[in-house]
Amino acid sequence: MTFSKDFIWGAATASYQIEGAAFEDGKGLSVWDRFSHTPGKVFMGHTGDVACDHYHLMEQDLDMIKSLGIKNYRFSISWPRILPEGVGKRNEKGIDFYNKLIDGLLNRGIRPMMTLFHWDYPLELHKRGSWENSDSPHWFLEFASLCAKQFGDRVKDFIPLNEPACFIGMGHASGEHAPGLKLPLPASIAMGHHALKSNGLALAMLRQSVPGVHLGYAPNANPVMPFTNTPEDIQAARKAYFRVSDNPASWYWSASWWSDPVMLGHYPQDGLKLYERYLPKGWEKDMPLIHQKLDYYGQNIYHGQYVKAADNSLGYEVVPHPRGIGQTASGWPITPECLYWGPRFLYERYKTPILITENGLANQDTPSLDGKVYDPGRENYVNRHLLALKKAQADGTEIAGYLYWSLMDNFEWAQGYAHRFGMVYVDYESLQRIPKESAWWYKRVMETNGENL
Ligand code: IFM
Repeated sequence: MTFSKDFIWGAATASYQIEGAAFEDGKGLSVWDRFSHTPGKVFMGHTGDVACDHYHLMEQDLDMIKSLGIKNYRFSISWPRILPEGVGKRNEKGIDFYNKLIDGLLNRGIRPMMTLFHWDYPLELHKRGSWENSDSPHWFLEFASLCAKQFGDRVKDFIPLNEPACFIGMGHASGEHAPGLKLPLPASIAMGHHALKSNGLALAMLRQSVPGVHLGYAPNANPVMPFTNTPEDIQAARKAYFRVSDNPASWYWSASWWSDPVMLGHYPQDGLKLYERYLPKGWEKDMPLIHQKLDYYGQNIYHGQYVKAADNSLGYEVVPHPRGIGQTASGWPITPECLYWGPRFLYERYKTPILITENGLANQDTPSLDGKVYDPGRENYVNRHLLALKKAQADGTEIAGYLYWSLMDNFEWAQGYAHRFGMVYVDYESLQRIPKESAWWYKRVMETNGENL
């Protein structure tokens, strides 16, 4: 068995990580513009001011995407680039930029897949209380409606939110990401609910106003994998994967908290027991809106954790990774089976085709003397993860597609430019792009629909 005929092969990026032009052509500021300029927040004081300068090098990037055989390109919209204050007055130059990008993709036979929000929240709305404000879902709807109106005649794939666990949790609870807040539990839980409501409003509007639309979601949570294939360990892993964390400092790393409401129409029971009292008043009446039908259910998956069944109150225990396990440059363990068990458990629970909206590895890539960039580690990582995904498909999990993160090296948030996730090397001084050897290998994988794996 192989991947389906209409398998979505491609690569992904996000606006603040690649665009640059942070202060140009009428763009408003985002929380990341301010955070990255706050001393001590980002590795070596790096900022996204220029990033890959994709804003100016877009045409050349489009040619590159085409030459790499990428047929599906997931990118995000910088909200303050098209609505500088988040709502109200629109910025035509920002809208033009995305129109050119979309037309450039379509002219080259590449399907645009639009993420509406990948973390660069308008600073002006942040000052008005951001996701904590009960008006925030309506601000998001205004932004989403503008995207539907301006781009929905040509873009048919929309993913309103990327990784709410990160932009709510890391942005507003642990403070590692912009806007760098460490808010108490009631505030961050309420924010999460408003983010889910925003997602629901946007999905409902897009379904109604964009003919032929395909809708998705891109949350993240590291899969939990069974240490052995016994039914007991498999059940233990399933249970651990969907358990809501009772640690108030890390509640947001819970797969089911962010997905059950969207996919099943309710918060997970164990989560409600712990956190219901912090949800905003009247939250129950938002649930039918939050619950929306998706055409593919996305997950960003990079690595997982093994557990085995145990005779304790949880019913499982964590199995430490083997000594010497391979790690990426960002220190993440390499666990290819996460693309088997993650999709399998998610499909069982949500019964919607799984789209891997991100998967990839950070490496310390450098050009060799011959000018090429050899990254066999990336090839090996992707190969092994795709084999696991293929096995999941063979065992009955419906897989819609796979998008490599990332098309090109870029600004890796609080790690600045320290980690290179791209299949294309970017020299941040000259802005030269060099497709790495993995990009040519991946081209062959896509051409053969994974037959050569
Ligand atoms: O770079 C990020 C991306 O923005 C969101 N998902 C994880 C990637 C790697 O950390």
